[in-house]
Amino acid sequence: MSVVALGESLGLLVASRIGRLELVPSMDLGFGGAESNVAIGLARLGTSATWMGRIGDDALGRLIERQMRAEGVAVASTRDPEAPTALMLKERPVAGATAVSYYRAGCAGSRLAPEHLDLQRIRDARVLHITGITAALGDLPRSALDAAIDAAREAGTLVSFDVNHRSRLWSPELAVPAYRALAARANIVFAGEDEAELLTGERELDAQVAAIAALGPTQVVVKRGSEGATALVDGELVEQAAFAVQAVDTVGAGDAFVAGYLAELLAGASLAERLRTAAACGAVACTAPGDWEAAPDRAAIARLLDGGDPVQR
Ligand code: ADP
Ligand code: KDG
Repeated sequence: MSVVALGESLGLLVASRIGRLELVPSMDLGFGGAESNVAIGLARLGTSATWMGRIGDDALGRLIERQMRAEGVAVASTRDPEAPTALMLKERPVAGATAVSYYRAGCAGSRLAPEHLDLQRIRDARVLHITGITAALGDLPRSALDAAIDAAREAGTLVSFDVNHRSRLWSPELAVPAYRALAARANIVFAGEDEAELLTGERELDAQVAAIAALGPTQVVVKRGSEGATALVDGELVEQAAFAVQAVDTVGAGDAFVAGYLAELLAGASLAERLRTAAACGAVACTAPGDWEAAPDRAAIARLLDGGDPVQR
């Protein structure tokens, strides 16, 4: 009953205060990565999760492995002796906004190749989770994705694909055909509203989910921020409202949402339950800073659903 999340994790430096990055006196060190965020989200919900990726033989790589293990995620990464772990900087130019810069070209994650994958783990898993970020990193990671999907499909492992378009990594002209090819080989596709439009060229939500489903996946979920989510699963269209929270940092909400959805899928829950837990996870993830730090455990979800006293004693 496990999920393998495959993709690059990278060091993350966050500006300690609002303002121009060149004037910020200090940065806080952590790490991010959409796929490892999902793995951590799953582990917090009690679902067995493995993170697979490539890191450098350096302090950032060790930080990532340590933190992931501390969160109860199994680590199936390989170390690249010749390339560093990638890094991203997060600045806060004005209150409530963040801007990210990547330092990942040529780094270990971009050198992920098919031979670095533990294909048996993928075959043994219930779900392989991937994102479009890996496809953006280059031909080699893209071929690793293909090999991982081949192994999953042969073994009956479900393929979960979150588009996660990163416009700083590649152009829509290159990205869209790659996303459509990945979506066509996935069982479950997650997309944001903009991404659904990018992928399909459709303006209306109903047309977007139908067009994505027409590519092949039986489960299509569009994440719509504070508007909630819309899913088309086996022909059934379901809306899920967002839970009202005081959002302080929405980065990582989508990954927590995916973790909630997949955890409930593996638990055999209905579509309505999957979406409800997913939306609860996305909402809680917004309530504190960090790409994965605020992903909820079951108790945090229960507190949100109870709408209980925000003061806990
Ligand atoms: P992504 O991070 O992939 O862009 P979204 O921002 O759409 O994804 O967030 C994923 C999910 O998290 C949403 O579908 C929603 O259920 C929940 N969510 C996101 N932002 C909020 C918010 N401000 N308030 C409540 N729930 C939210
Ligand atoms: O979804 C959050 C991720 O975007 C973040 O943790 C880092 O993977 C990342 C990226 O490429 O932006």
